[in-house]
Amino acid sequence: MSFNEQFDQQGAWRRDFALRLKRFAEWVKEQGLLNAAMEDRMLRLQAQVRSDKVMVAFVAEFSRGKSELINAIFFAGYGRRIMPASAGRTTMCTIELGYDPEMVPCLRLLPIETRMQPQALMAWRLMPQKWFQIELQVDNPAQLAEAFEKAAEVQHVTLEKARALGFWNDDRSEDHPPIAADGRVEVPKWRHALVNIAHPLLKQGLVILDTPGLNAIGAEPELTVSLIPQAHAVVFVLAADTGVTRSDLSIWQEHLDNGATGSDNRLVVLNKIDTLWDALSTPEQVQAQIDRKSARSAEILGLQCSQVLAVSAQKGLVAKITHDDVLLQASQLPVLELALAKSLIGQRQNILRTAVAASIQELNNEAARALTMRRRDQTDQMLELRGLRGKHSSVIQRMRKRIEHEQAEFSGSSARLHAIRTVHNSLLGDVVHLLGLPTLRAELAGLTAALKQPGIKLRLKKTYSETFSGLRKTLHQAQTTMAEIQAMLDSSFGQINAEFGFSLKAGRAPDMKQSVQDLELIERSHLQYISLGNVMRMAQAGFSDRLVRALSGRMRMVFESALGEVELWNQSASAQLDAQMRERRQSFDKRLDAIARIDQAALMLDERISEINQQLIRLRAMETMLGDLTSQLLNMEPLPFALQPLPDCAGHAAHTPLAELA
Ligand SMILES: Nc1nc2c(ncn2[C@@H]2O[C@H](COP(=O)(O)OP(=O)(O)OP(=O)(O)O)[C@@H](O)[C@H]2O)c(=O)[nH]1
Ligand SMILES: [Mg+2]
Repeated sequence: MSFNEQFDQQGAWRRDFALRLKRFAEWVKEQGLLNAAMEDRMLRLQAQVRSDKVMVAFVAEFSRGKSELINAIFFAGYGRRIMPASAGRTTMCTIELGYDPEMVPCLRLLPIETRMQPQALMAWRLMPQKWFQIELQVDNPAQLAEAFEKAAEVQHVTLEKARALGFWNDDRSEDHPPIAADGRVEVPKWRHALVNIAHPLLKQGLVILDTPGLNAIGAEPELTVSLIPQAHAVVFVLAADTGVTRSDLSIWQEHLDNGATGSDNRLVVLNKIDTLWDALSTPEQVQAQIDRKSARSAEILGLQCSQVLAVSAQKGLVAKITHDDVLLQASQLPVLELALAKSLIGQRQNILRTAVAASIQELNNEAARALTMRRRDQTDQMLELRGLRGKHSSVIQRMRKRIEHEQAEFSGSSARLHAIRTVHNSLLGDVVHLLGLPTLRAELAGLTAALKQPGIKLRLKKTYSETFSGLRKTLHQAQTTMAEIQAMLDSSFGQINAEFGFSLKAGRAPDMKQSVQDLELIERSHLQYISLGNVMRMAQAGFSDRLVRALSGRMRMVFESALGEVELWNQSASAQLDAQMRERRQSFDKRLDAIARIDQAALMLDERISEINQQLIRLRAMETMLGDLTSQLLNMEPLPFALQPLPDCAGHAAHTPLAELA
């Protein structure tokens, strides 16, 4: 499997990761768990995952074959050499190859003169107008290669300018660039080159950094301070034909051996092993020599021999272009590709899984907090409602029981009330009877008869007086009975009031005194007719009749009036009782009604509680889901091959278990 294929596989892993993140983000948003700050963070995280870059930097002394390696590993598909690679100094400025879909395919070059200005490279990146831009035809390798030649452009400047540009340091004469015959110094024309092409690997976020030799590295602090330390993998290239020279070692020691780039992301390549190929030696002898060179290089650099990978970039490139598998195996390029893929992909997975993990964990925590708050809210509400329900139901039950009990008591006591009424009515009947017309008629019967008897009315006066006396007695009797009624009502009402909380009060019984007075008045006023002097007139039948009618009429009025008062008094008492009874019955109905309504409310309470229960179940499910989505992100399995150990020390490299990878 080539680097491209492996990186592609990793692309699928990354897309899966991005998909999981998208699911997580969408779900969290759907559930309303994202606040504005979290949403912002989520968007940035997604952008970071989408646009995450993984950078591989090729660092070495000039002419070790960095550019050729890049051609062989990444760009063999173009069928030709794309990055300029030739004897001597070729790459004059750092070339950064990447892909930004926002931009047209192009090569942008930053003039070297920008070095004399204070802005850092980062700042220049934000000033596109300062860059010289060449559009690229991605499907035209010749045009690409021609454009890339620009990165090799040089210019000749005065010594002063070379010094000002940082290419001339009197203390490091060994690093001095060549001087032309006219005394002018050869310096790079460009400071930095940015290539934007939709190459499959670059589209997946790979950034390739091709650097110039030592001199330029030393002169461009951005490279050593920023770019190389940022790279996820650094390929340090040695050449088999030169071995580890002093300048190779100084680059290694100054820029790669200080741990600044991390210890796991360095790959040391012993390039140009084809220069050791010798038709007169057996393959084993050749391999032994390569192994010796690798071991020696490792020793000088202070590495394990397995950390130095021997390859031939040039033969690898040729093999790929000509589809020569034997040559490709011989170039040992696939071993390097595997190691590079492992390193880069491992780095990238680490970035996604650990760097991003912190953000995801925080987002998860936020979302979980929001869920916990919701759950607490719901739980509180439910506890409250439950408490209310408990209270309600007991209160309702007690109230209903009490009302029903009262109602039962009330209706149970209706017999007693009826008895009171009966007694009342019976006594009242007595009074009504005493004051009624029949009684009066009967009372007046004797007198009427006496008056109607023809001739001289004997004993009339006595009869008259006895009649009035009888009537007074009747009135007294009525008064007495009414006093009985009053006493009975007072005591009954008192009991009822105490028992049912009524406010019954029997009115005062009518006073018969007035009637008695009226009666006396009548008696006196008619007494003169009964006198002896009126005997003759009294003897006249017509007169006696008129007197009887007048007397009985007046007396009827007195008695009727008394009876009226009694009836009013009675009505007042009965009406009071009736009214309070009715009110009480209505009150029972109302209260039971209210209880029924509260009951219904309690039903709604139950509904609400079960709603909240459902909500709580949903919240628990949401919490589980959140946990699942988060762990799907955090515990995503790394690509299996990334876990495989590096191939053993040189010697085994040639037989790298390619089959294992397939
Ligand atoms: N024989 C042989 N020559 C190689 C190999 N790789 C590169 N070269 C040659 O070495 C010379 C330098 O190669 P480059 O790729 O330009 O080297 P570089 O490290 O990029 O050098 P600068 O760009 O100058 O820093 C070129 O002529 C390449 O053809 C290889 O594996 N075998
Ligand atoms: Mg080069």
